[in-house]
Amino acid sequence: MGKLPTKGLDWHDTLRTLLNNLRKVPNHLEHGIVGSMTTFPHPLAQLAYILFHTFNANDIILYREIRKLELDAVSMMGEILGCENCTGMITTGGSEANIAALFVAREHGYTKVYVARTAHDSIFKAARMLRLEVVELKYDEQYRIDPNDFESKCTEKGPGLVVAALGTTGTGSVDRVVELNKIAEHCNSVIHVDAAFGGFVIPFLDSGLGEVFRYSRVVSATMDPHKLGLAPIPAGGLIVRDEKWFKPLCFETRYMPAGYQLGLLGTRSAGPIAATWAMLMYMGREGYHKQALVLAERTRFVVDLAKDSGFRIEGEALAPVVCIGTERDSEALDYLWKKGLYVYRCGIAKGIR
Ligand code: 0PR
Repeated sequence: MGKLPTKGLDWHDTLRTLLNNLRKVPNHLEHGIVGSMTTFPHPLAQLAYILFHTFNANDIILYREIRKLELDAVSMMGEILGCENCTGMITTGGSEANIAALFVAREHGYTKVYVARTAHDSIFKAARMLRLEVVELKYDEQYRIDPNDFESKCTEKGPGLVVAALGTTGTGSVDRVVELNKIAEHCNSVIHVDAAFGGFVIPFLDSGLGEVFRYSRVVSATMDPHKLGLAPIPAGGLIVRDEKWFKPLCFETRYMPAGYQLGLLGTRSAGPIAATWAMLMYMGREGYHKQALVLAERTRFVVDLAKDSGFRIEGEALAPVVCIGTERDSEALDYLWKKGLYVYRCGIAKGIR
């Protein structure tokens, strides 16, 4: 139990104690954290973070330069996803972005969420918090939403928000937004794309699956710099089609100079904004393209190795997540963790990833 010292420690002792803790923490550089979606952040991003983290990005009058950086970053991320005039905000991560996206949709009148179990748990968390009606969709053997099921359910139940994933957490599968878009047009629905993980990869591979804002019914997307964007935690992104869609996230805050704040939080650190902006500028299209090719190659390597060793792969592994199917997932997890190889359960399928 922590006990507040009566007389504070000196710097030295405080740091020594902290470093003792740090030594016990597995880290991305020395240990086999292979199942985690966060990365070791780029040193430039860490520097940008340190320089800016003391400022409150939610004071958009005092720190209007920071809001400009944020809008630049959001616009660049929108461009990656095929959007020309997108707006939005940097969040603390994918969960906050997903919760905000479902809230925005609700404020625009979409109170039903069409979603498959393949979606990230934060979508279900959001639906529960916002008391939205969840309509569960079937998924195919590749763990992608079954468009026919969406069609029949939205024809019967009416308009809603369908949540598609550009890289599911469990199997790295990619929902086919092109097909969902056609159906969404018919039944007056809109689409939120959870590209938290795949957003910095799929658009850079020549798969034609990444530029999701080219489809008319896509209104928002989650895309996380603290995953494959190489920014430090906590950095997520919510990209929305236009100002009008974003409006519900401007909350009246009477004491602030602007009279409002953006998003679910109050005070927001500018660190993640600066780090995200810096990474986008530094990496550029070419940098992320190169990273995507390396990741695709490594993914292929793991897939082939697992298959050659007699395992089946669950799902598509299009985003760099490889779910190796096994009924003995708990045993495998236990064994590998003991060896210092930190894998996770696939969740949606029996296996480890
Ligand atoms: N959407 C998708 C598709 C995700 O995969 C995740 C997180 C989120 C949203 C939520 O993002 P935040 O965690 O930023 O709120 N996916 C990882 C997962 O659940 C998160 C993770 C990260 C897990 C590091 C373990 C870990 O060590 O697998």
